[in-house]
Amino acid sequence: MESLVTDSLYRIQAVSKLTGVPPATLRAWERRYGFPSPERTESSYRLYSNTQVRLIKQLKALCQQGLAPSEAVKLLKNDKTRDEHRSSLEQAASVTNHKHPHNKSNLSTVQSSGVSTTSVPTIDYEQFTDLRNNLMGAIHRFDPILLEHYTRSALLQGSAKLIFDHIFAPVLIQIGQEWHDGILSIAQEHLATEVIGNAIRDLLRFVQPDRSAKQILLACVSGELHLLPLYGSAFHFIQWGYRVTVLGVNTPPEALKQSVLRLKPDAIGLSITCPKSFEGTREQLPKYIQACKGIPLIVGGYGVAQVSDLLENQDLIIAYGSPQDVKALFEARVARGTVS
Ligand code: B12
Repeated sequence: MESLVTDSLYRIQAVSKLTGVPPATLRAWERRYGFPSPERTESSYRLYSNTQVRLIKQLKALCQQGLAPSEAVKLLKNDKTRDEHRSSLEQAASVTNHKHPHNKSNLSTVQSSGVSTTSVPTIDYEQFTDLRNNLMGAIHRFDPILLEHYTRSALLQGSAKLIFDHIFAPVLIQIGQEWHDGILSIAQEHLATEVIGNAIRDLLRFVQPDRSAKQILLACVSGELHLLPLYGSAFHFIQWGYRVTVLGVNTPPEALKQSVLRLKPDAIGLSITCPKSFEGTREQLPKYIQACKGIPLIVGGYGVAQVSDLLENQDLIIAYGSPQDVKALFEARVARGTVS
């Protein structure tokens, strides 16, 4: 679960300020659950990394959502084990045809540094290694026909969710890493996400339940252009029996409000990956919450940790942790229905 960015180290008081968790609670969690377990200076001061700060925020949020600290810790530790498992599998798979001397990427690390609801692998990852390699190869070659060809092959590999979780999502994350490392150009990244994005959109159409299913309205916050993570979340909701209506990127609170009034969804999902300005998102969050009119709201995405302090005391679900746990929290909230 370690981040790729060089971790800064914080003393306990700083962590307390950043997370709103008192130092005594941080020490108690460490004593009782061994989590998080900071490094120590020579004079025995605790030093927490960025990753640990993020995990503490998640732990706090889970506790506020009703989980006992011991359960919340278990959940976060499970995520870590799963990520390490995925890491070793993915490293073995090495998702590229080309040997890049600068490619430090580790799919699971990048994936896990966001708030992910990707499911526990129950299938053999290795079986998709060639396909992912081929997709990355076509992207490196900037060959649209080959890319289309392998993207179509991917569509034949199994259920929509399996294809998304085990082929498209890891490739998208690899693309992000290689773009970040200067290996892929913006043009290569755009072409790849266009072709893969179209396939994902098609997949979604095919797997939607019928009109009798509950409906969830999905949108990205203002200034948010990352649509594919929102689509990724849609596969979870479909698997949980929901019909998804996707409003898409860059949805202002007013547009959400109008859609809610018109469509009367059973639930609403908001996605935050890396919007134009997190400050802007923070300012608008109360308006989004109001726009939901008491209908169950779930907020997720790689960037949600950046605004989690504003979400924590609200009647909404923050999508931290494993899909099973998020599902349980979400269903419990949906069962309460609309609240005035
Ligand atoms: C494609 C892409 C783009 C495309 C988006 C195209 C599209 N139609 O989506 C474009 C070119 C627009 C883009 C732009 C930018 N991007 Co970009 N992008 C990506 C990339 C490569 C893939 C995104 C993706 O589809 N991921 C796959 C899914 C599966 O990821 P996921 O987040 O894990 O999604 C799951 C969960 O988050 C969760 N989830 C998500 N939403 C929700 C909602 C709910 C309700 C729930 C329950 C769950 C949930 O479920 C999903 C499925 O399991 C990522 C790399 C990456 N690591 O993701 C970078 C990445 C997200 N981008 C990044 C950046 C920096 C940018 C830009 C700022 C670049 C720039 N300088 O302009 C802009 C910002 C634009 C904006 N204002 O939004 C960074 C973000 C870094 C950070 N720490 O915040 C990343 C991580 C790349 C990197 N490695 O640096 N990007």
